[in-house]
Amino acid sequence: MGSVTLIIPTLNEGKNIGKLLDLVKDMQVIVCDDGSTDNTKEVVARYSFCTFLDRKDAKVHGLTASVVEGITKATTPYVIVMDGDLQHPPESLPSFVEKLKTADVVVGVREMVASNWPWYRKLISWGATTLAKTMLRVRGTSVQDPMSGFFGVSRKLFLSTNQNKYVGQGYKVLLDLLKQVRAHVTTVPYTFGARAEGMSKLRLAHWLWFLKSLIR
Ligand SMILES: Nc1nc2c(ncn2[C@@H]2O[C@H](COP(=O)(O)OP(=O)(O)O)[C@@H](O)[C@H]2O)c(=O)[nH]1
Ligand SMILES: [Mg+2]
Repeated sequence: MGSVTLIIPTLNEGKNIGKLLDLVKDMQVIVCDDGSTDNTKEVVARYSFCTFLDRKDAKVHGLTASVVEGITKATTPYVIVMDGDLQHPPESLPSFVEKLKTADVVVGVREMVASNWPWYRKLISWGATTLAKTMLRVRGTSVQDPMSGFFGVSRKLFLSTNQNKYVGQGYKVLLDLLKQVRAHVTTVPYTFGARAEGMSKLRLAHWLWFLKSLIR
C-alpha cells in the first residue's frame, strides 16, 4: 500500500482520530488540521506513519482547503480522502487501493446509512446530491454520489485541475474535482456510520458554499 496516502481533514477530532488511526494499516497518513483546540495534535503525534499538517495559521480555513493542501503535500501516486470521525469505515480502504489501479477516481458510495442524521439533514443532502448529479451529467459525467467525502484519486489527475475552482471553505472537494474532469470513475459501496464522538461541524454556510461549488 506504499503508493497511497490517506488524507484526513480534522477539526477537534481528538476523541476519534486515535481510534481511526489504530485501524489504518500499511499506509502513510496526512492529518490536515485547521487549528483544533482539543488534543487532536497530541494524539496524532503517537503515530509514526502519520504527518500532522498544522493549518492553524492558514489564510483560508475549511475542509476543502485542508484536503487540497494535503493532497498537494502528498508524494504518492494516489491519495484517499476520508473523514476523521469514523463515519467512513477503514475496512473499505483495501478496496479503494485495488480499484485505484484501474480508475482515475474511486468514489465511496453510501450503500447503507447507519448515521443519526435528522430528517431535514437527509432531505437537504438528497436535494443537494440531485442538483450536483444533474450539473455533472450536463457536463458528461455520471456519478452516483458526487457529494461523497470518501474518495480516492490519482494525484496526477488532481494536480491537473484548476485550484481556483475549489471552494476552500466548503465541504465538497469531490464535486469541485469532478466538475473539471472527464474521469473514469468507479465506486466502492460502504455503510455510512454514525459519528463516533462529538458533533458535526457542518453549518448553514456550508450549503451556501456548496451552491458556489455548483456555479464556480
Ligand atoms: N481541516 C478541517 N476539517 C474539517 C473542517 N470541518 C470539518 N472537518 C473535518 O471533516 C470531517 C467531516 O466533518 P463533519 O463535521 O463530520 O461533517 P459531516 O459528516 O458532513 O457532518 C471530520 O473529520 C471533521 O473533523 C474544517 O473546517 N477544516
Ligand atoms: Mg461526520
